[in-house]
Amino acid sequence: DKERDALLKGTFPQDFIWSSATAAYQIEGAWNVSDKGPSVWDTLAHQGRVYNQDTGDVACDSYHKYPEDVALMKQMGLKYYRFSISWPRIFPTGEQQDGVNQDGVDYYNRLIDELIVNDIQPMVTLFHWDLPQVLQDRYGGFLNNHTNTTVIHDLFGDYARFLYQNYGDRVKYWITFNEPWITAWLGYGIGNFAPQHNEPAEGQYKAAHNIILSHAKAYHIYDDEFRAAQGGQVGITLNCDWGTPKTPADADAALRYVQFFLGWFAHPIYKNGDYPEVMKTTMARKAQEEGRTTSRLPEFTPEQKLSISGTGDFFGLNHYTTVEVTDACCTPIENPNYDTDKDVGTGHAPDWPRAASSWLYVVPWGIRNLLGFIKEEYGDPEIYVTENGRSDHDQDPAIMMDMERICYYMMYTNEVMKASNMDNVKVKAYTAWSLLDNFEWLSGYSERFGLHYVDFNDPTRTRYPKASSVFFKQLVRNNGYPEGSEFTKYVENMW
Ligand code: PNW
Repeated sequence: DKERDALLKGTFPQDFIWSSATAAYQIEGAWNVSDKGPSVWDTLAHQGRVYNQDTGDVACDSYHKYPEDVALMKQMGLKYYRFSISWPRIFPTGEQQDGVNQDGVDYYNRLIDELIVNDIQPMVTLFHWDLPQVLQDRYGGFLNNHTNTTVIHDLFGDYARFLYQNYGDRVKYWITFNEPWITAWLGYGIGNFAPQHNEPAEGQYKAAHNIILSHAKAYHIYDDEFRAAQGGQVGITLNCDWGTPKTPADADAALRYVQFFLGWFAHPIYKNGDYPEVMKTTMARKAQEEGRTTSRLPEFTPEQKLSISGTGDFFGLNHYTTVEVTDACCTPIENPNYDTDKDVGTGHAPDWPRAASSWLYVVPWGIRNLLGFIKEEYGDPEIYVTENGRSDHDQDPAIMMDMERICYYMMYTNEVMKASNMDNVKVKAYTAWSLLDNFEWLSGYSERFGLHYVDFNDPTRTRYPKASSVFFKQLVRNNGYPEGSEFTKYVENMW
């Protein structure tokens, strides 16, 4: 382990992309400015379901303060910015035929132009969880009629087309969905995230099915109508915790864990248009045990499989943490759900440090293993790490001198460099989550992921650079850990 965990000296490939990320609901505020429609997250927050009853009504006020955000990135030497567009800010009901909010369209034009003049490439996420509330009410959102081509796929396609039309002259990187795993499982399975649909036996499988088909639709629209003229790329961002076996006997269980997590989406999109074999056989066995005639995991038609397969020009990966997996096969379960379907137990090694977020244990080598898995499993795609980062508690006294975040970035980026330079994984980008402290979903403002501090009691929402932003700037300037540089000596001291 000593050798595996040692600091690697060297630099990333010359064209390596350093970036930072945010999401619309987490930073924009201006929740009801002009004709913006409510999203499912506006609804959830306004019901007081978030920690401390926080809401994204104002958040970082980036709707008004975006030039400051761009200046911070410029200051850090970042050449890319990953942000998301709010669907209900563009189409208040989610449907173009009901009307377009021109002020919302103009806002993203201003942001994109501001980025371009500052030599920062926009990388745009179409959907980072803020579904128009009206689409949830009218059609059940991503639960809409999951077995056929249904209205939600077409509506997402219309939305995608509108964005390509309006911004595609300047935006060359499109991410259809951010972490569909979260939307499916937390939004439509457990139901603690918006839209809070609780159906843990089947909801996540239906929602995921619809999301995959919606993604494919948006991909083909770009391919058929825009690629030739605009020359950009379309992908999806998937999240996955690495699963490491607790004992050698748990090796299959750990693989099954990763297939149910990442493979659920990556296998259809990047491999063959269908769910992983182990998911299909496991779910078929469960159906038998449960006395069902059909599996809870839906099936794609042959035409759908063809249309899904190969719909990623790059592989977007969000990764934060690792879990220790034990085999729990195969006791029949009374109330089956996605967690029990995997037939695994999960835990954490006692020496793994923990961040402020309850689920975030710091295990730097996990990202290298996961990148290697993606290379092997999905035919060596170009991988963009579209999120990675660490949270602090709001009240942490070291909130500005955030040494633990510096260590996290140092060790995780070094593992990414090992994947690139030692394992020949095609990692093209590393994106820090996040540029700013922001609205951390159900935890509100109590967990801070930012390279910059934001005082959420200050009406002007002034941004202050944390120590980690200075570290990150040096990392970007050095493009890694070059032998003999002052920066690398500084890092070696900390290691
Ligand atoms: C990602 N979990 O979400 C998101 O893409 C970001 O919007 C978010 O702020 C960031 O990670 C930090 O949480 C996650 O509960 C949200 O396991 C929740 C979980 C994981 C990722």
